[in-house]
Amino acid sequence: MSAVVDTLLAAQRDRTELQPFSATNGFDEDQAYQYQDELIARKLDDGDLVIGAKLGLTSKAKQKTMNVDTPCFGQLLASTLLPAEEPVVLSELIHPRVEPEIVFHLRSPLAGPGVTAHHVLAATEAIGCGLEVIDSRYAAFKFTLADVVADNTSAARFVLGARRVAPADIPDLSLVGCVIEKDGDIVYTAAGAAVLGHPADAVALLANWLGRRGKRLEPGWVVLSGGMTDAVPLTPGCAITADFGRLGTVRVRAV
Ligand code: OOG
Ligand code: MG
Repeated sequence: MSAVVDTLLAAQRDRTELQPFSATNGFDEDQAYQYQDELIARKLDDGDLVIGAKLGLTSKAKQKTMNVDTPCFGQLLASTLLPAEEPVVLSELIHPRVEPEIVFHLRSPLAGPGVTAHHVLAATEAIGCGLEVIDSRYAAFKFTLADVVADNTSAARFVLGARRVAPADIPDLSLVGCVIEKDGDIVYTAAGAAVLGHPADAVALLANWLGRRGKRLEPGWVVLSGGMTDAVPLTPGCAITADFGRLGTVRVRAV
């Protein structure tokens, strides 16, 4: 059991902010993914389940703000799926922010090498929208790539939109728009192309990366392709709505 994982789990449990490990005893990206796997294994020991995967830092907006220009991969736990209409309870989290994401619901397994956007769409049962609630365990969301990877890429909660669309019914996912509002005011706008040019390319990147590690995306999994815009801080009583046009809308509020 590593001290890094203990520290991250304690920060999450106690809702305290950490200084990034890179500020003192840093580690490299490979080691960081090992810590992430250990952290997830600890959750599974406690009865949780992996129900999907996520990409992070796939848009320029996110990369610029977080000051990390390499996409990262995380794991989605069943305990973090927030049912529609259930509020985010701020007292359970440190400093949550919300980001709009295009979501893939997989029908078939996917693993590299050689996975392309075409393969991703063929393995996808449906595409929908979602809001990811991120909550870095590091003070002020300041971290390096290795720090954020060990912290399971800031994953905290996610909400799925109700509408699901067959891939064949969306002519070009890169042109799907998103308008995100906080308490009725538009905060950001984006298109699917914000996510590495095309969200299915992002999922392909993840599938190829997993393949190199002898892993795969599983049938039935949900994959969050990465925040299209900067994340919006959740504040007491706020409501955040994201409208993705033909992919529907998704909403979350905070108490
Ligand atoms: C890292 C997680 C980023 C995304 O969609 O870009 C992420 C962070 O910003 O704290 O989930
Ligand atoms: Mg995200």
